[in-house]
Amino acid sequence: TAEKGKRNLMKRVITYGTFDLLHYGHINLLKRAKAYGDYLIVGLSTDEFNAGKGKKAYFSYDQRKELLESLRYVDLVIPEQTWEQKRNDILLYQVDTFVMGSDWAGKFDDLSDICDVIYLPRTPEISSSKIKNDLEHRN
Ligand code: C2G
Repeated sequence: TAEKGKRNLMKRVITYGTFDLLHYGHINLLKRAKAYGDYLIVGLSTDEFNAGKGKKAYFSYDQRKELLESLRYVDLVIPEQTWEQKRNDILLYQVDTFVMGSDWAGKFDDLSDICDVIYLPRTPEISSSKIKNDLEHRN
């Protein structure tokens, strides 16, 4: 039936990140990423993976996961443990579109043999490190 056909067209999108101190820049990215399909997976950096990125998130993996899972744009959160897992994730979850913010432009073009690779403009002026910095220097 037409309805079944429509379901088979379900487009799946994936993105990755730390998403610490969840802010409107993250929400803006997730909202635009979701618009490329009807199912959005987020590969959420584990605390160990963050250490490898030289990042120490304020919120733990579980706390960051709970926040993301509460968002209307996010359908599934999986752990991001290595840089190399993206290809397997895309194949395993039958992802059609991979989305990242423009600070990553070009970095993941190698995945374009198995999915669409999209880089979206970052939201200016906001970042988790800016929030931390501004709070530290508040009088
Ligand atoms: N982002 C954005 N605008 C901002 C801040 C972040 O669009 N003002 C986007 C980033 O471009 C990224 C996502 O939000 O696509 C998550 O940002 P981070 O948590 O900083 O992700 P990052 O540490 O860059 O990790 O394997 C990929 C890495 O895990 C990405």
